[in-house]
Amino acid sequence: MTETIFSKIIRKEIPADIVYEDDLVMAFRDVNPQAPVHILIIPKRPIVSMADATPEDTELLGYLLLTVARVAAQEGLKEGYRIVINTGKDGGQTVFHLHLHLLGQRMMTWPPG
Ligand code: D5M
Repeated sequence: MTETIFSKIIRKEIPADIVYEDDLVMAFRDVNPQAPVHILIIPKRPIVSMADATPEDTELLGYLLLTVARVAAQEGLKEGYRIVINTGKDGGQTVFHLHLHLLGQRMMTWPPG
């Protein structure tokens, strides 16, 4: 696992607008928001992408999804929201530390680009 910008955010070496944090996960606002609410939820344990997740990560992956729901409720996204996990080059992943995008407070379209 190579170092990414998210490792520095976890270690608080660079600033981020953190909206939730515990021992396992961190959630902070995306620097380039694609919706009025755009938050990234990441594991503190470094996993490169969904393609690199193993059975050992099962519980943590479930916890990440539940954290998205918790943060969405905290943000008041009563009308719904979208969860996105870009995976690998063709998936549009640019930061190779697993992250879940929480997008909300606007109507989403389908299919995504
Ligand atoms: O998404 C990677 C996302 O990470 C992209 O939406 C920008 C965001 N990003 C990159 N650097 C930062 C910092 N420093 N703070 C907050 N957000 C950041 P991907 O799915 O890999 O394309």
